[in-house]
Amino acid sequence: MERTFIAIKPDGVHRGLVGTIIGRLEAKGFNLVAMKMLQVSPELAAAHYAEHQGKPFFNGLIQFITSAPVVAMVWEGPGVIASARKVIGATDPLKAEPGTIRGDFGVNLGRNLIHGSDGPESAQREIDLWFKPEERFSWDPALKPWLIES
Ligand code: D4T
Repeated sequence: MERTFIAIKPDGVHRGLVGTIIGRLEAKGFNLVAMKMLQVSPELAAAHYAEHQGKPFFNGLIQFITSAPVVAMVWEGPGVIASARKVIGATDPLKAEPGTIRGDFGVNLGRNLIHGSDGPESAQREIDLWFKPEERFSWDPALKPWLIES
């Protein structure tokens, strides 16, 4: 079963959207298999956003993601990596469709509320970066037969 890394960024925490965001992913039918709140260190931030090193927005991004706690999670489900990106919406909230998290709750690229892995390799890299193996759980929701045809 596929897994993806999702983080509610400092703006989502400050704006009281943690429950709403988690609720959308739960309601979709995905399974929460790891979760913690943490203050991101500059080192973790730089490792997470390594692909953006050197870009004009990099320093602001690191400053922002380390400015207040984030809620880091791993979600599991069929096709969860691509599907969670759809639930999240386009990177720029002004371009994100209504009905998506960014489309419904955001107005600015630098305050886009949530991160979701963009492919299988980044999902594995990010899950390993943010969560120790013992912080991840494998469990079958009681509703599984009503979510997934066997
Ligand atoms: P994340 O990684 O946060 O889920 O966002 P995306 O995968 O949707 O988008 P991204 O990696 O291209 O950008 C990472 C992060 O940087 C912010 N950003 C991005 C920014 O502040 N200014 C910019 O010009 C861009 C491209 C927003 C998301």
